[in-house]
Amino acid sequence: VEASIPEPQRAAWKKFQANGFISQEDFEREVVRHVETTLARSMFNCDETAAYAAASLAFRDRLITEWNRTQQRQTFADGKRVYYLSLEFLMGRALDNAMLNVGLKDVAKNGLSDLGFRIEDIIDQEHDAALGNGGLGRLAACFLDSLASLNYPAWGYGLRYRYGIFKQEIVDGYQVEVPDYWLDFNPWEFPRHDVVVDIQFYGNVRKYQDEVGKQIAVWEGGEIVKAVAYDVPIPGFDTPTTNNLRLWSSKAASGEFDFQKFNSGDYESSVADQQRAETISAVLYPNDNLERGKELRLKQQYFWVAASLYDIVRRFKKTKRAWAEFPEQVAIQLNDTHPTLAVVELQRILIDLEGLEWDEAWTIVTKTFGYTNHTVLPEALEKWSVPLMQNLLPRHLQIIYEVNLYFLQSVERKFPKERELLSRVSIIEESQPKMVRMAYLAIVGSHKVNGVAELHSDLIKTTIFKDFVKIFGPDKFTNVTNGITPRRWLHQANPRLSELIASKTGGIGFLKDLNLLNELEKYVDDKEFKKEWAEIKYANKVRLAKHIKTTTGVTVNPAALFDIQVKRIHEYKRQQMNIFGVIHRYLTIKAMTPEERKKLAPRVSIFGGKAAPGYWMAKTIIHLINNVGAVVNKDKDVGDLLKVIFLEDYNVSKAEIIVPASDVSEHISTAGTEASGTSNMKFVLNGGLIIGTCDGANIEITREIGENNIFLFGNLAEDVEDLRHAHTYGSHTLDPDLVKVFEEIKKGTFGDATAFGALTGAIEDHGDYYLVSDDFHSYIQTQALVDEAYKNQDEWISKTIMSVARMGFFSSDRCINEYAESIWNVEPLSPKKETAPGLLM
Ligand code: GL9
Repeated sequence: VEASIPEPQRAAWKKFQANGFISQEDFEREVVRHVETTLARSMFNCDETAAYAAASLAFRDRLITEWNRTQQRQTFADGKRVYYLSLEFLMGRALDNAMLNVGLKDVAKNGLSDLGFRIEDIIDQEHDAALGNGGLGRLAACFLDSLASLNYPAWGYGLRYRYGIFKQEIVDGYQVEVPDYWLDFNPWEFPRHDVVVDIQFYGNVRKYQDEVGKQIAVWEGGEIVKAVAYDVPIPGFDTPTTNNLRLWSSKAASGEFDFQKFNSGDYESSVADQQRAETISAVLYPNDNLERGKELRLKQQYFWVAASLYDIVRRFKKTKRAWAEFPEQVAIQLNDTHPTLAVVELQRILIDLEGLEWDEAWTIVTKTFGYTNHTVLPEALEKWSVPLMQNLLPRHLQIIYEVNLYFLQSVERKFPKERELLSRVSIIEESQPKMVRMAYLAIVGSHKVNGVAELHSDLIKTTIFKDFVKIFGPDKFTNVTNGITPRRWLHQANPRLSELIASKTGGIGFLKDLNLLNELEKYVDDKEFKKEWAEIKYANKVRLAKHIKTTTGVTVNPAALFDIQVKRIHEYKRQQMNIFGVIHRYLTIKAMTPEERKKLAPRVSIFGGKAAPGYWMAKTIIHLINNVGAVVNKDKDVGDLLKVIFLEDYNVSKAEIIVPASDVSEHISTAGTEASGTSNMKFVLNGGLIIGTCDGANIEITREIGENNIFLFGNLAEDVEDLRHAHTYGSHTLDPDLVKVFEEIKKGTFGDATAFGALTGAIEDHGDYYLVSDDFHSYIQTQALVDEAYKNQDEWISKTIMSVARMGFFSSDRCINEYAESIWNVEPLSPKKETAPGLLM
């Protein structure tokens, strides 16, 4: 349907086009207008929630104006777009980010103050958009920020979960999960009730030959669910480019409920149908690095992938180009294997709906997709049971079998004598039941596969995907080391540090070209600069100390060394090693004379992170940390020398308070298990040092900042296999210091010891898979080096300045430019060009 306004009437449109406020006066007018009309309240009835709502709506109006222009510009330019498919977008809060990215935070601050509010309190009203579990989802959010800031024509596609990651409460030391219903009031999304896609499930496939003898497949029957689009504007930093994140929400196809059933008295079942449809986008699966193969999860994946591809294909078809040009207009990145069905769905659209030949279609498909792998942990690699897929997506399973057939035939031609190879690389695992190996499907269906840090990218080539390197050649596999957006993780989270850096590097340019941080190297020995630097760190620690006091009731000394480990709780990340180290420190302090104690640097050990609800061992780790805190924090012998804190409900907005306040943070995964890690980058960028293993991006951080500025310890990835083998088949003697820690736990010092039997048992009796005992000695020694180094504050500060100065590489801007060049082949689109009138998306 042509919905474009005719030429003669366009002048009126132009005249009345919304432009968004620039001045403080206009901002205040907008806020008051939203309070009085949109919210139907008044100055006698305007609390902080209402003020937050009105300020957000004022900014939303501004964003959407630029959003419209950006979409028009991109459509008119008719170039290639990037589509980032991710089941998770861990966005955090939007208001502060929007204010900073459009450069109007000061205007808003003064305007709000004039209207009777403190901007910090208003920002604090916002509920995090927590549509992700951890690093993978936050990476997607950083990528959106960089894509917009660098003016790339790019869309994110995800699911609009009604419930994000659960809220964590700590009750008697245990994690309790509370639902995160975040949509009560969300000013940042635009429902697009006109963008609705029918999504089919179940049914069966009818095959026949048409008049010219061509095989036709028709997917019939089953059920239909509607996908409704919700758009979230993504403002770039210091550019008008405002990209789109499109999130799909599921709705029953029949509307509210089935009236026939309703009228015939079957009220319950008519409502049940509706609820079943809405369940698809109801909740984010709360697992980190674990896949459980639940049917609803597969439904989520197909629902989201099918809606997104329909949208992408619709947009392409409007250009009236030949299908062969699809990969020149569209690059789709698969964020992990979660969207891998997109490969199959595009092939299905091309052959079943658009009538292309198989080979022609498959060439288009493989040129379109890129696949990013985010983990080598075997329990995280997705596999779907064939019977499950047969039932839910019968046509897709047929296509997968066909893809596999052609793939295996090509392998056989290339390696005729290697029968074993065929079964190893088959997309179908010949197990009971048979399983579809999604990573293999993603590799076969993409033109590039990347890991997320150098070590990780090497590991996937030599371990889990080794056979595929042999089959496709090494060039298909590449590395793009992760990055973080300096806008949120420096400028927003640490405004004072950002300001100080700006004052020495010639303005805020470093936020767009992070390598400009290099300038700071000149100041590593500058007394005045170091004093300011240290003051900012101290102020950030005071802020965190206040947060700790209000949330836990524990008083901590901001002058103590803040040692922080915040991330999802997982055995491979080894929070258990950290807490065992804390217990070791506690025992050491208890055994000291008062004189010895005076020489020790006071320390606050801070933990935070969620355990997957079904991950019992992770929950036990949380329990132990809390119990240790309960004992240590009230021990008069210890006082300020050691405090142990577990921060409830770690999320993005809390990270913005926690990250700038670290002296040391811990990134201590068993070597070879953490694909990259990204909080390591955030902490260093904020003037903290890190203690870490030779794993993930820690290795590249060391290369950049220098090995004198990082505390590395532990066994190397290359030795892990042998050590594990020795645990199982040799004699396994535990580290003596660790044994003492276990004895203390078993004595009941930290509460009923039976509660922690599984934790100690995993190490003593079950092979210590994560090498806690092997690394414990080196960990304790390195922590002692940290204590020593911290005593020399002058040198410590220089180290942190030097480190920040060398962190330019870890901007997600660098990372996105690498994807654009080596995987997507897309160019930025300058916003300066005049927009063609009247063009609609
Ligand atoms: C992860 C890796 O474990 C991290 O090391 C990596 O930094 C991120 C981003 O590439 O991806 N893979 C993964 O499954 N998660 C990661 O964080 N898990 C979650 O985010 C739930």
